[in-house]
Amino acid sequence: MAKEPRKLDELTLWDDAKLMIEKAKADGVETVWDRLEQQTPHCTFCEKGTTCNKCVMGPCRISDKKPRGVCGADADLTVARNFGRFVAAGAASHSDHGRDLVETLLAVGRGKTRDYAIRDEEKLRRIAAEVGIDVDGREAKDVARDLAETFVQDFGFATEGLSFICRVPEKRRALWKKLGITPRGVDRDVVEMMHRTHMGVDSDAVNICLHAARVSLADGWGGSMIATEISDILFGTPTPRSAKVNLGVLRADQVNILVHGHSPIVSEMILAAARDPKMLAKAKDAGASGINIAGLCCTGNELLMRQGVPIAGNHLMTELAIVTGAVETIVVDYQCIMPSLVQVAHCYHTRFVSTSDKAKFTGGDHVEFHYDNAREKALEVVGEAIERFKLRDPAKVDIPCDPVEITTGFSNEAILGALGGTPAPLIEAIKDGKVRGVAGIVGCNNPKLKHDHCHVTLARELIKRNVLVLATGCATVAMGKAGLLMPEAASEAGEGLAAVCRSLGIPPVLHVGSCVDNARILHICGVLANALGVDIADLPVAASAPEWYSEKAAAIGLYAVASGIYTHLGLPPHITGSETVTSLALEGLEGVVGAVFAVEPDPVKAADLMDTRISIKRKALGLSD
Ligand code: XCC
Ligand code: SF4
Repeated sequence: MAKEPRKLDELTLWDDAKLMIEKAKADGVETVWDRLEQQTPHCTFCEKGTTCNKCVMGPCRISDKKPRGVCGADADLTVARNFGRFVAAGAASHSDHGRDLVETLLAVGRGKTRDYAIRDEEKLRRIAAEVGIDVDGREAKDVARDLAETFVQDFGFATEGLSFICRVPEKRRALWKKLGITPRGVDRDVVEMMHRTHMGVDSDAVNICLHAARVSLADGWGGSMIATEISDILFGTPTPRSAKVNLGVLRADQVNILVHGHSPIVSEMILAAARDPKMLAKAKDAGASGINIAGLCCTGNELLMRQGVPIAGNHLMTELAIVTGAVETIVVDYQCIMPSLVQVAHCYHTRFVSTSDKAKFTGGDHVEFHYDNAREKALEVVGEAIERFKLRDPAKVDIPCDPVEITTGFSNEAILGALGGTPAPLIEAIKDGKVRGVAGIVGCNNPKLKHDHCHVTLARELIKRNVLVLATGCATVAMGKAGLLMPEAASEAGEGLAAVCRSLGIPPVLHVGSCVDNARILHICGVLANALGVDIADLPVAASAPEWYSEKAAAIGLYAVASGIYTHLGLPPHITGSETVTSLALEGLEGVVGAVFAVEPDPVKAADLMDTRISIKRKALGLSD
């Protein structure tokens, strides 16, 4: 039976989105919500994770009536194999992004690029020393080369283990060792998952799930952490600054270029090209008052954190940003770029430009960026965008709403800086209960859920209960639009948290970066645990990905849990066809890694769950609640 299409109010929280969904309809543009409707109801086997397509004896669908595939795999094994590959794909994505940064750092160290350089030499030296590289009296270039070469090892298998294992509290490391889930090498662990899930290899659901945990840890404490740290070294460690968010950041009088994807390698170059005086002069000649770069999704977060570049929207806003009719060019690298953007761009004067050899888009233009040509290619792309400005049809332009003010840039260095250089004041605030705990709200949007509603409601509920919130990825845009990334939002926080925010001049929700920057949250949890002499699982912390959709988000959720952080998800992964895997995720993991997943679509109930968890951990630490 066909369901009634959802009303506009049920699709999204925001006016800018609603107006653009209506404009899309009027302009004949199909959106993600239209296609979701076409695709629903979904295949129930796929929803439960009980289809297998891993060999040509199949495909097989496991059910009560037909409980085993042709090879004999049951529902538990089928779900575990599917989930294992799902997590491996997510870990691979973050980590391959990290690899691009390692290659760029290596090129800098070897003097093979003039386009990239070390922007934060202090951090370069600090990180290099942390992973055991001799830094004294050496040139930055040489340190960069050695650091990159060390990280190359993290990807392989002839290693002593990941460089950043040194950040993991002792107890956690011992636990991983006992369980046999210490991550060894990023590529090794991902490849091994592909191997294990081939027909006739690992045929024990729990064993596969444990390896999935190891793969995710190789992402969190490996690929993602490396991506974050090198990005800071090459492009600068973020410091607090103000910026703006929503579709209102687009400018009717300027050339608008959107950057979308994940790695700062391309977006930083586009930004630099847009600030080039020759380009600005060219834009003036074309009748524009300037060149406006605006971010989408995680590369937007990267530019936002480090440069205060405005961010136009999150995952579900990417199509709608083009629907404004005000975008000359959208430049993408990889991940979360809906292939539909090419068609949406074709409905307007917008040029779609892909830049990575690993992510081409049929129907789009491809301008390949490498570390030795990036500056030149960026100038080419920006120059062409200026030409496009002349083709803009003012009758098709509608930029809804005024932008909302936000503060951003809370790297761990900045957070510690705000605290006076040590975590002690935060620990004191936690001990005396002013800040009852810390929660990360991270991740995507999913058109199955009302856009940004869960993010915002959950954050409001948590800060009310004196829980400091850290936001990354697409959650950031939701927080920003709701006004929660401003110090004034302290008025929505509980008394204790509000007082702390006021005394430090910070918002109750801190923007800590993109999705790979969830590694910053892992790191700071490690720092807090070490300062208290406990395990991460003992801390009054929790995480949530209330509107997640991607394989990457599954990897993030799992590395959080495997690191000892209780993690809420707004939607279940496709595992419900296996009781073994589902109960492991929701209960069993507690006794294994000291944390579990909770699945709860209602954000208020989710806040209750996270709050309860924080209370339990406070009591166990002997803190009043
Ligand atoms: Fe993608 Fe990172 Fe999710 Fe946003 S939050 S939809 S993964 S861009 Ni990472
Ligand atoms: Fe079917 Fe087994 Fe092949 Fe999967 S691996 S398709 S369950 S025969």
